Amino acid sequence: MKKILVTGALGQIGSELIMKLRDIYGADQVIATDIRKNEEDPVVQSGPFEVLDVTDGNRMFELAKKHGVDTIMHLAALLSATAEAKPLLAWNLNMGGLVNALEAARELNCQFFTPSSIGAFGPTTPKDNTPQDTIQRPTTMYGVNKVSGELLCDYYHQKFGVDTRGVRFPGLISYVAPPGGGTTDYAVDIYYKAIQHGAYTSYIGKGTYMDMMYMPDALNAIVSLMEADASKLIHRNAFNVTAMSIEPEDVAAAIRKHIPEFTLSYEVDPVRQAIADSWPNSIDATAAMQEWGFKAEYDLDKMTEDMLAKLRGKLLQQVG
Ligand code: AKB
Repeated sequence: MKKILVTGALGQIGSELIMKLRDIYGADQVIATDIRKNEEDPVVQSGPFEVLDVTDGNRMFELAKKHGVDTIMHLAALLSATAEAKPLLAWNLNMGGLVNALEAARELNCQFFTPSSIGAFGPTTPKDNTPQDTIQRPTTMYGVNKVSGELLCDYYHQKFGVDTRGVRFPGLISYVAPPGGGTTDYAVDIYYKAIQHGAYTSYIGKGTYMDMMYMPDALNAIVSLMEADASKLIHRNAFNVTAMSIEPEDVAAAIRKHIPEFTLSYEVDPVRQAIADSWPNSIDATAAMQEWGFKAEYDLDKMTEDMLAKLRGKLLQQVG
């Protein structure tokens, strides 16, 4: 039975991953950690929780040791737009946190997961159907962190034998916890505004394609990769995974199937647009499919139907 420590547990991925892991492995088997504690949060209420600043390597090691974990899932990180606004903080937090988590995994012989991102690619990467192994010369601090992180995870595997695994996530869409500071966040905001106002002003321009995935598929990908037979993994770290390549008009058209009067306008943010323009239009997930059976269940229409229904319920509850 796995015993897992998760960092960044109150973030967009962590909030849902913790609940899924507790369902699968048992509530006490999953130690949630985050830099802040919110007593009301289901993550805090449903099992062990510890306050942890990931830049504090000693505390991370002590917590992992105290709870006797055999797996570390390191999620705490600044996303692309925030990292671009605060590059030094991003370097210190994203790289400092990662190396502390890898060190704890090395010393305690833990299996290890951390997400990379489509942000690990740059303007010289092939833009369409981006291969698993290709040019990676990102021009953002977030991208520099992600490529360095991919290499560091490979290094810890090759040099120290740590069982490191990871995926390159596209934009993740979910209704539970909002993302913060990402470039792909428009694809989440648009659903909130469609329900609340019937209209959305996008900071990402018309015709800007990026890969996206619905959160249930992202969570299944993490669990499948961590459970996969190690002997079948050629890449280990940073598998391309995706469910759809979409632009704002595609999301609007999918929303209009449920809210016909929905309108989309644009006020492009040059910083986030430049980040998006440096990323691929679509990535190729064949290696993930072949090496550990990755499969996404949700396309844009199926995701939109579920997202609107779940979000309506959530927003109604908040009002009531
Ligand atoms: C971001 O937009 O920064 C993230 C990502 C694609 O890594 N959602």
